[in-house]
Amino acid sequence: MKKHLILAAALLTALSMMVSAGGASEKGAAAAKPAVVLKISNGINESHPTYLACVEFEKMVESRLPGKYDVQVYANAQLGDDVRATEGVRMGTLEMVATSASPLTGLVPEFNVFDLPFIVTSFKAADAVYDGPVGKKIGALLEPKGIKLLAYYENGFRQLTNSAREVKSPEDLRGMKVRTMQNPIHLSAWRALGANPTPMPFSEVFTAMQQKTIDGQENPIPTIYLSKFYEVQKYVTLSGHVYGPHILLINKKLFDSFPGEDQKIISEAAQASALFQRETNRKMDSDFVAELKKNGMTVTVLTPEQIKVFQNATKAVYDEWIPKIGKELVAEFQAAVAGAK
Ligand code: TK8
Repeated sequence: MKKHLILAAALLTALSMMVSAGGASEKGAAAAKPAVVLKISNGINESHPTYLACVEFEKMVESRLPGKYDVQVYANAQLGDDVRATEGVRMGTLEMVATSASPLTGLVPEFNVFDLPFIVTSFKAADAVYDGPVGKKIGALLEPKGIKLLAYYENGFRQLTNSAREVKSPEDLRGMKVRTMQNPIHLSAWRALGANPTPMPFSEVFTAMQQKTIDGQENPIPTIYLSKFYEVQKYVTLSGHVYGPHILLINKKLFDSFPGEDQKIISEAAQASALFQRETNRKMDSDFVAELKKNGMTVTVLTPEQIKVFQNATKAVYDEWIPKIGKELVAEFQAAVAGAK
């Protein structure tokens, strides 16, 4: 029985190969073109809103442009971590990536504006930046580097976790080994706070915490919960020290080669998936604090006064980085934040 099935399957494959080969030679140029493969790299797992939104993007593109594009979403840095995958998109060896902006500031220093501690004050403020002229301006700076920004997803407000002790003030951080993203502002800020920061790709963080080569890390609540960091971390402080975007990027040359109507549909699908992503992420951000507690974590909520202490301790970072980012851009960014209702 099994043998028959295998034989039948082999016959079918052979038959379909003959049909498609015949089709190509007979119909020549009129034959249907194979779908353009768009692989999207994700650093986190399949349950994260960023991955879920990429799947929404896939569904929209494939239903509105049937047979023309084959979107494939990959999780867990299978196609490389944020830095490597983005490099791939720049070089054209990978089509798309959904990445944190922070590790890319070597490419476009202006993206560092997001990394200034406490500069984004609410989700609404983030939207005002994303969907207003500042977001557009910063996104466009990727184009000379060969990358097109399709949409702003969000990673969110970053919170500190660690396995050593409860953190309520910078003093509690003394000597603590904290993993950071590969970003110079994050490194300076954690040094200014008295910690011992170590940059490393996200895919290595869980194991490093498990093996205690680092004491802690910082990421938004959805990532902390969905990556099961509660299995290796005891304390979470709701510090919200930095708000980070996730950005959906595509190789620019490839995008420019698509027909205008397709570009429009792809851009619309990206923006629609971004709205879904932000909504899902924000819901998880509030829902999962309770889940972290249920899983044994001590959740520390800081008072506004306690937050002020962290804020003051990282002020020097502004003095150092505003000239490098551009005074005007920082002011524009801050105005968008202040104007968010
Ligand atoms: C996942 C990263 C992650 C980021 C980090 O690819 O590295 O800590 O917050 O979300 O983008």
